[in-house]
Amino acid sequence: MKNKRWSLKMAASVCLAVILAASPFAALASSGQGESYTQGLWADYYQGKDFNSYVTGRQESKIDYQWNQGQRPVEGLGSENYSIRWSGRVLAPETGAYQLISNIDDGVKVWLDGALIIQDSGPHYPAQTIGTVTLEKGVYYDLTVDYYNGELGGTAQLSWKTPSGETEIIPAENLYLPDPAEVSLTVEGDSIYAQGLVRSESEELFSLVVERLDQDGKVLEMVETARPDAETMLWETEEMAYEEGSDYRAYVQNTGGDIVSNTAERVYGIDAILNVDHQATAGEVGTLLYGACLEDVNHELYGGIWSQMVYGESFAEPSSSMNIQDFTSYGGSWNTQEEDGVRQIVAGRHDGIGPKLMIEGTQCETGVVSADVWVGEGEGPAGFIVKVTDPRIGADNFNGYEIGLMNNQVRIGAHRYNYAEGAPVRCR
Ligand SMILES: [Ca+2]
Repeated sequence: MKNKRWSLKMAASVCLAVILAASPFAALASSGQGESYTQGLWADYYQGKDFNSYVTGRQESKIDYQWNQGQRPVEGLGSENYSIRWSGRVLAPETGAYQLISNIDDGVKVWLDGALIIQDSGPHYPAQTIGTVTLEKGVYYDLTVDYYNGELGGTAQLSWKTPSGETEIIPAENLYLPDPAEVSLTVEGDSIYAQGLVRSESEELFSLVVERLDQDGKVLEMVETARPDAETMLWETEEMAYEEGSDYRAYVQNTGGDIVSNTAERVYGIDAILNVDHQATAGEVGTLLYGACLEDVNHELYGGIWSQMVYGESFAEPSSSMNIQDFTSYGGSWNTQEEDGVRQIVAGRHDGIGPKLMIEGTQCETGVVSADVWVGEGEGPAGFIVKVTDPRIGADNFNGYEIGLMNNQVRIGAHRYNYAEGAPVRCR
């Protein structure tokens, strides 16, 4: 029961993200307000379409490239099958809704403050994709652009349409450099190591530090590996033994001892951290999507969810309606009650459309069946359904014939998983 309760809460917070994501506008929060950065944009070049093998990095000013067939974007890179990651910050010149517009051959993903704004898998000749975000004047937003070119030439252009209506390549004056280095921590079996990536043209010999800490945050062990030379952009520490029960932290520092990168952490007992940003747009939600599509989030915890509505904690599960002896129900809730010595079957009043209770094992013979049927004005139809075969849950979902009353008329119709009305006959 405890687990079940917890899974409901998780589902609710995830649902919140989805509801907000359904809006075409995402207001992004930023941590960069009030700070100042250096103009530019950092580009890392990799051979392979999936950032397979690092080649080089350099400072650029904007994303506006068209490479012909046979042309190499940078020295040392092939003319085909390469990927480029641009990192930096975007400064919004005015407050309002912006369109980000990519013009790409072959594919791209664009994130602002960690939210995926554009996803274009390609491959294709130059094609535009548009994402919409709301930005605030004077705020810096983290920008990451993952681009690849497969065969032949490549195109990479990133534009915006500002709230005042100007469409242009995002200008150099609105792009700013990222942190001078980025660090990651990798655990492999019983060892751990860090990798540093310089994103600066600084020739400073940064050092990459990995610390092992106890549960109180006290440093127990430290490995420090200097960047070998000013040309090396990517370097690693030696492997350390990975000790259960310890936390690890890695960062890059400059010669003055200031941390100039993100801090990568590996916290004992936590394999992964799931961050749900309710203000970020992960993707547009189509009108045909409903909560069941989110099921995987808590399937393992809750199990057997039949349907889960977008609006949170209303977990609808299959009806547990009782089966009355000799009858089988197809939807609806059914009960029996006794009145004046007569046993009656009572249908639930709020069971949606098409609930059926079917008596099994009857023979269809010549004869008479009768029932008193009362229908209000404008209500119905009510009556008999006969010669039913293959019933299923849902309205009109059976084979058979219907003899009913509605609006003072006898209605006779045939069902073949639909309803086809015969000629109506007025009642007296
Ligand atoms: Ca191409």
